[in-house]
Amino acid sequence: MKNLGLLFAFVLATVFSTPAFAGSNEVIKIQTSSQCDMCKTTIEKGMAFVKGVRKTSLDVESSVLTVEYNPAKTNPDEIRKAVAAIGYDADDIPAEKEAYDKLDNCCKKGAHK
Ligand SMILES: [Cu+2]
Repeated sequence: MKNLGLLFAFVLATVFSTPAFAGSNEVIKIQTSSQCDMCKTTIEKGMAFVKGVRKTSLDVESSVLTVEYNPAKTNPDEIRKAVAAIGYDADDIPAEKEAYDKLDNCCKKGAHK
């Protein structure tokens, strides 16, 4: 009986630790075309409304965006597309022109580099 209890505990632990059940997050890093602190605000605010995205943080120095997301609700490609829709390149997905054109001049590619 004792072993059965252990087995039961193990099965429960396994079930609860699967991402869909526990809602645990996955993390990706995306290389963006961001330039400055303003880009950081624009991207982080914009990403806050994207489905399945829990947390974003842009490193201004390296332009790398770290995204914490719920894998049951979204995936890396959707997240890259969301970044592109805000006006920034995201890995191999280019910025959407319309959004990019609306960015301030200091946020355009090559503005500070
Ligand atoms: Cu900027």
